[in-house]
Amino acid sequence: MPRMSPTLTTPTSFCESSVDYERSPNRPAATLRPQPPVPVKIVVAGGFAAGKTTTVGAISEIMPLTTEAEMTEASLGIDDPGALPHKTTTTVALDFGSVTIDESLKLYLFGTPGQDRFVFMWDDLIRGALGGVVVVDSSRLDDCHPAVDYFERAQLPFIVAVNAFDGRLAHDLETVRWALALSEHIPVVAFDARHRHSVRDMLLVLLELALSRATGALPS
Ligand SMILES: Nc1nc2c(ncn2[C@@H]2O[C@H](COP(=O)(O)OP(=O)(O)O)[C@@H](O)[C@H]2O)c(=O)[nH]1
Ligand SMILES: [Mg+2]
Repeated sequence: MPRMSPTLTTPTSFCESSVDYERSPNRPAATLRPQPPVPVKIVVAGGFAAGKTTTVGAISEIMPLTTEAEMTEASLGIDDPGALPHKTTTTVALDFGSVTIDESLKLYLFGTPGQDRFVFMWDDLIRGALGGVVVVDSSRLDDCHPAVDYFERAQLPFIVAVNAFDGRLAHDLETVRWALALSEHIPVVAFDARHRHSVRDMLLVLLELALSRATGALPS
């Protein structure tokens, strides 16, 4: 279990932190060497066009690796752009990005492809993951059932993050919880996939959940 800094609850400590490793004359040199942050793997799943690629891209401090491809006629009737008919690309393998939470913790985000036909990749994607995020478009709740079911079966701690497209939710969070039959232990939060700080706050909820599970404060 990675060691998490208590500063996680104070998002202002997020990222771009620089530790003052100035050498004290009384301290041996060995103790001054900065430790690399603990890598933590997070899986970002959800329905097609829910905002997974946007989420990873908004928060990543490296140029996110994404495998978007133009949708072709072959995907007609298979990849449903739903309320987003202008969406012309789709993630054909995965999204990848990373973000430093503080000097002790670095998140690596793996966004799943939304299409059911890539579900075979999920077993590999979740291996070693600390937790998962199910990104939800509240106007198309049904699309996220496979991700919720998958994380539940895999017993991976996860949260449901409802992407407030342009600040609007088609259903309030309690309705989303009810519709997805989520246990009360699963946090349901609203966020904006395009805004870095909103994505950060959402990820901190997941980290706190994973920490609670690991310390036994919440049932797994
Ligand atoms: N207006 C608005 N558009 C969004 C938001 N989140 C994502 N989008 C757009 O919705 C489309 C689908 O998002 P994308 O991240 O590719 O979905 P994915 O299929 O889950 O990876 C893209 O055109 C995004 O720019 C949002 O919060 N507001
Ligand atoms: Mg995508």
